[in-house]
Amino acid sequence: MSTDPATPRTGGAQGYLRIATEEAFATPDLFDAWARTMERSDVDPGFAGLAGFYTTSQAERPRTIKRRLLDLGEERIADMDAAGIDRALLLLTAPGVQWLDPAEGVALAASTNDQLADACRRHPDRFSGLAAVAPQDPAAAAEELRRGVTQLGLHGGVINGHTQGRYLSDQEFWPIFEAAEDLDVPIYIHPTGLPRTMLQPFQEAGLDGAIYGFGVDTGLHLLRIITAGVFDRFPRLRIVVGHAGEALPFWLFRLDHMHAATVRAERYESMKPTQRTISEYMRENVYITTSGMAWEPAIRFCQQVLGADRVMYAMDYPYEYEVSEVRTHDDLDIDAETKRMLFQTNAERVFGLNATAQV
Ligand code: 1DF
Ligand code: MN
Repeated sequence: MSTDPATPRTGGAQGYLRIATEEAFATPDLFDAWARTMERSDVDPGFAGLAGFYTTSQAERPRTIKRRLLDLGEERIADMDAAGIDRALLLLTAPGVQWLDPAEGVALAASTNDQLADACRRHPDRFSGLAAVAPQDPAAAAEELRRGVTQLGLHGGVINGHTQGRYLSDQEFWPIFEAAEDLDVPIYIHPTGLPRTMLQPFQEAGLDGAIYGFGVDTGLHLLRIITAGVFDRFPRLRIVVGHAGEALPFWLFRLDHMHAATVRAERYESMKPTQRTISEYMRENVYITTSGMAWEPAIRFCQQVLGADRVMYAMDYPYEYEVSEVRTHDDLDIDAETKRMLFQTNAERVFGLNATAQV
């Protein structure tokens, strides 16, 4: 480890622990399932563009990322030490099990969660995790979320974006929200490759991935959940999104204005009145992380418009592994208590990292 005084250290001497909340992992079984999916004649182009790339590419960056995704032990912890990360909240990487047939997806979600829980048991002071689910079988997904939380000690669920082109705004998926609300755990909605119907104008310009397409699709996903009335039906449900709220905080004024106008215009069967405004749901049911968005103006803007109690630090390892980005967060011109909320206490509260015993 570097002895450079600017290198962040673990242990909390700076007045807070650093909890990173969108840290990705994968298992060999998952890469095998992706490789088999790639051989299908009807393979989805968005799946191929993302999972296919990381499964097969021999370029240096994807190979390094793949090696790091598969490590739930020494290399990851050494990388956390070198960047001053005390705890990683681990999420099965996109697109997870969501392109598999329902039975295979359900089984792989369960075995993946078992492996994640094992890693958390081996390193209880460094790792926590969220349960992966297979929304293509909503009832089984709700059940796996329940098992992950109550039996494996996981702290919520992760859903890697749309499921074969279908969004969680569709009522068929609401058993998952019902379970999350009942268990009092959040659901992290993480980006994935774009659906087939959206992909082409992004992909032809190289803009479908983390550079932009991920944010467009995940912001759309959360908006659809809000305008479909999910939070009226499940008022205690908590949703987390990364990447500084997938740009929605910047849009709030216009979203509120045009949402009200569109509802009043009775223009869409699918856009019925909601009990609250979009910005109210964003401030009451939604939490965001700073994954991939280590940029002071964006972070402070989000704290200002959503509240400092809703913004949490994330690194996005291994897709993003830059010690300088940790320092950017350390050096934010915000008071000590707000910084502690950003790095530590919001994540502890939202994910129940203190309350739920590590088993
Ligand atoms: C990428 C970026 C891939 C992120 C990810 O999961 C991901 C990428 C497959 O750059 O290909 O989580 N990210 O969150 O920025
Ligand atoms: Mn990510």
